[in-house]
Amino acid sequence: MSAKKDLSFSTRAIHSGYDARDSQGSLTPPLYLTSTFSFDNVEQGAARFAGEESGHFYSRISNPTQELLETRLADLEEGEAALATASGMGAISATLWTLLSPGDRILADITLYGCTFAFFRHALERFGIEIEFVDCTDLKAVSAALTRNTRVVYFETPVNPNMRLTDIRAISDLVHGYDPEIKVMVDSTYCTPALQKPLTLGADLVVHSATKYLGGHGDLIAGAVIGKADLIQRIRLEGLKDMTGAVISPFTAFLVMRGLKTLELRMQRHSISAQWLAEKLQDHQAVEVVYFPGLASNPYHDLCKQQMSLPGGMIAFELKGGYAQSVRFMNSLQLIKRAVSLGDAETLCQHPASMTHSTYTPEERAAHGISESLIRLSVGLEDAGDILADIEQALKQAME
Ligand code: 4LM
Repeated sequence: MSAKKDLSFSTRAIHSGYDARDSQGSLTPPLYLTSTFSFDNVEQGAARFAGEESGHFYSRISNPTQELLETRLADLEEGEAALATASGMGAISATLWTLLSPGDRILADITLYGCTFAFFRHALERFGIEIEFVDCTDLKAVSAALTRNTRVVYFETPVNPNMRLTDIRAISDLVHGYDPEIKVMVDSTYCTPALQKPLTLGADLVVHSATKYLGGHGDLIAGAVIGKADLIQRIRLEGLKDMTGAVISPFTAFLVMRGLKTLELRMQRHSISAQWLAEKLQDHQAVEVVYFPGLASNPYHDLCKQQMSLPGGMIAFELKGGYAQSVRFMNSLQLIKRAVSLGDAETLCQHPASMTHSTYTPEERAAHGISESLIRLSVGLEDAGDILADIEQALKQAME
């Protein structure tokens, strides 16, 4: 049975795009570990290269295992097509190299994952593309920054690392009202389509680090971009094939599909545990502030309820006393791992200023709203009581 649109999300995450009868009844889709594909004759090879005949010809462009993952991701995001890539950075860079030329301009939110910021600031600018960092939570600021050469408006929601939320529908309406050709590109890594579907809210492209919740087990690096079929095909043939070569391996695609089978289940558990822990943290005497959109006191709480089905598994917070206490807290953790990345079964804790966001200078971090003492927690799938016990003992040590 290949999944149909009227089936629910978790059913499609397991079945979409695959009919076991095409593969000798194999329950699990086959893994095509091949770099190339043979042709019946020269004419057929030429027709495939020319795009006149469908079919695979080289795994840097497409492969049946990659294709099944892409079909499934497009279905889950409610987009026409998807391109799976070697990493989240591969998806972001392949897309932007395809869309932008010297003299074009991109508006990006003031706070971005560190390597995305580095790509914009250090790579795109070097090749003659104008960047303006603008607070995407402020529609007036976005409106004022739009110009005739703007090609892309780019933001994460929730933002890595400080959990600001941007209103996807409001910004898409605003940008497309100014110029329907401008691409609104949303990094939805923190949510996955289990919690948020930017394309249904008016965005043109959604990107993911599939390394995180989509894969879900901390055992792979992958990415994806989803959108209109003609645009995804351009990104495949330009950004992926000729400009980055950031192709996902079929084996990694296979593992991401294994992760997708439990995506909705995992996202629910991550969210429920994170909500409970955020409330406990908020009430703790050692904690100065908790950034989590599931908290009623959070400024993005209403927007979270509007565009996300659950608040997700990421929490950021600051301790009373600041940097020294933050470091003591992180160094005192025992069960929780000190590690970058997120969305794994294991709870991970890291210090953005010295790790994921060390690509910003201290001055840039100050200007872009990334506090030096911020702590980031990716709430895992362990028992929430065990996670809390580790946090409480580490908070006690941090305050001694
Ligand atoms: C991290 N993040 O935060 P690859 N978009 C977002 C991300 O958080 C990341 C990427 C793209 C972290 C990695 C060390 C919102 C990565 C880039 O790492 O290239 O799959 O994704 O801890």
